[in-house]
Amino acid sequence: MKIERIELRLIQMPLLSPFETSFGRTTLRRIVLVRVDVEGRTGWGEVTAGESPFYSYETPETAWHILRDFLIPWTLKKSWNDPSDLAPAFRPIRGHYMAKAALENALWDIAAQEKNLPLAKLVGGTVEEIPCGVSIGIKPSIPELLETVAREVAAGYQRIKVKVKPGWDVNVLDAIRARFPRILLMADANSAYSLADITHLKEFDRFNLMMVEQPLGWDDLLDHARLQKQITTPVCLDESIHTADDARKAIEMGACKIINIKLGRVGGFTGARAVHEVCRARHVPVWCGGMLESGIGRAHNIAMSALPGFTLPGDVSASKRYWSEDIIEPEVTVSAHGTIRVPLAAGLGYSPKLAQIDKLTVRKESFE
Ligand code: OSB
Ligand code: MG
Repeated sequence: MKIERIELRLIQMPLLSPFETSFGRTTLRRIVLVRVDVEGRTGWGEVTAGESPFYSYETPETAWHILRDFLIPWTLKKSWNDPSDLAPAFRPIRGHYMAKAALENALWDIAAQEKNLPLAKLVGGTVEEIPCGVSIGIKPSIPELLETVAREVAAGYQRIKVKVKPGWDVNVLDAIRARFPRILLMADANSAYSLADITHLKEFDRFNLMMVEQPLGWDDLLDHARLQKQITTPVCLDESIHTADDARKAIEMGACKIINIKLGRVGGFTGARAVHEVCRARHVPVWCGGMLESGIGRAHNIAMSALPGFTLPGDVSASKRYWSEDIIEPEVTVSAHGTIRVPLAAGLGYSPKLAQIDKLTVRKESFE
């Protein structure tokens, strides 16, 4: 494919309610969108970086810089046969996976349109609907959290994940289990603990959690392996896994029993498929993580979740949990039994709403 034009846009979208994790609170999303035009077709990708460098070092501004000054000029210089050729070409740039993913994923959208296939099919998806969970942030009080859990369980979501941190963990899990003894429940610490907290972390074992996500350092494997030996709750890694090699090493070391795959964190569909393969070969279940995406990133997440190794409910949920109005149509909806139907139309399967995107755009730049 010969790329004619690439456009970067920074959009701002207020969340319907603030989302708080152990590393901070988000109220307004600042999202970089990548639009690619090839022979009359348009593909879209989303940079999933947070506003501040707390989940990872990437932000919308670092991604804009890496895209504008490196990835886009490199991409425009050549003609590409397949979107999977981008990842090896981008390898000299260390890290910056979310910047790479946004551009690569836009090309996957175009490739799916060219081949007249749903994106999920093109990347190897095999299922018709995906199981959905929700990620619930830290709330001002336990009663408010319990009300939120009750609402999401009533909506049909198959699994509840709650964010934890020191001071908002065992007390919170106790209260949830008292009211909801049987729901599928897990906790995500976003690196809020260290091995010094081992006695405290062992208390998590009494809540029958599906897993505890990224309890220790954001770049650690070894301490997670030490922790996993001493607790019965499966450890799931999120922040620590960027490549198929990271996944292989983590599994070989016993650092985790489950992996959360985020398209942005692993550099796009090529990286995600490689991590998925490593996990599948070793019978390690994976699920799709979320980064409070707009409809565009959400649509990519749905396509990835159709791969056969995604056997656990992911953090992919309905547009209306985040936005008063999403930037795609139709919006992402979830059935009463907590599933999303994988779209059958060619490409993303959702149409970007150009007027709405224009309204939210605060900066744009194009490259030919
Ligand atoms: O660790 O999974 C995470 C949101 C922002 C940054 C990191 C994480 C999250 C979530 C939200 O848990 C998932 C979502 O609803 O998109
Ligand atoms: Mg996480």
